[in-house]
Amino acid sequence: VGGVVCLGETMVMMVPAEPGPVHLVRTWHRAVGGAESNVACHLTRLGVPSSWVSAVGDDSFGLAVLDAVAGFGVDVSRVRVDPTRPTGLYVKEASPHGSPVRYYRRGSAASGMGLEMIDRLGLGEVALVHVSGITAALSDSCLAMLRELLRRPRHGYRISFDLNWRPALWAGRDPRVLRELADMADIVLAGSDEAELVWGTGDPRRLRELLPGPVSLVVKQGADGATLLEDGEAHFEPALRVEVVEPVGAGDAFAAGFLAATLAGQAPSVRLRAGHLQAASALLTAEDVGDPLPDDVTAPLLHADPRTW
Ligand code: KDG
Repeated sequence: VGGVVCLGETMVMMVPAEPGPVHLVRTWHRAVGGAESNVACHLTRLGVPSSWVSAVGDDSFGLAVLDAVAGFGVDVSRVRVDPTRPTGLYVKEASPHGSPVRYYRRGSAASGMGLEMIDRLGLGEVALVHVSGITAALSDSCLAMLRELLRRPRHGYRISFDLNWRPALWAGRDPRVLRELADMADIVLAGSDEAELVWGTGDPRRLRELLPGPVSLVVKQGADGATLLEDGEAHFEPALRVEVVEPVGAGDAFAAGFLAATLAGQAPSVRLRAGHLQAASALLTAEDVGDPLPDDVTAPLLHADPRTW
């Protein structure tokens, strides 16, 4: 299996460490989160060599982000340290039903990324580049970078694109740009709600008709499961039942499981199950990347009949 490079912003994440209204909270838990680096962390854990490319400020939060991602074994050597802009930050109020976030990232080092970053990706050496719709919303230069990356003729690698719709980033802007980007990717991951927004339907059968030929599309249908549309066929796998602690990060974990199994040449059902398994580990924690599920739990699940999960 060749390596993966994940491109996109990672920030310092602040989570209240005491109950009560956020404006009264004085004690915070400092973590780190970013959709694309989360994917890189999960992939590395799954044995797929991965690097994460982005920009951080020349500040303590930038160091914290680099340390945290590198701590998972991800290669961070190509991250740009930008002395002119700060590392982004966000505040999250963790809850099992969704977690409101407030971003402090406008003008961040990562939002300053542009076409020049493409040279840092090491495209000659990778099997897969993973990007997401978050980057499209960060700045004009970030959108230009994504467009150029997706338009370029590809030699020896594929591009996966997770829609990652983040409403707080799109206020007043047209999310249909995500459709244009998705059309140029090789593998697209979307929640059914995101698909509804971008293609006007979250129904996998209708989406199959709307999408251009070669794209592999995964539609994540929440707690029900996920459908892979590929080569004119639809494959559905039910999700695992877990006690959700906090859902943020589960999509990234799913992407990593699915992509790792895809790179390993696995069958559609195994690829979707690998996604569900990885997502389950993230649903069980308020951190973006949780502890791995023990091998004795995961190994039998990957081979079992899904109806017995
Ligand atoms: O998927 C999890 C991400 O949403 C979280 O880590 C923060 O990257 C983030 C974002 O831009 O919302």
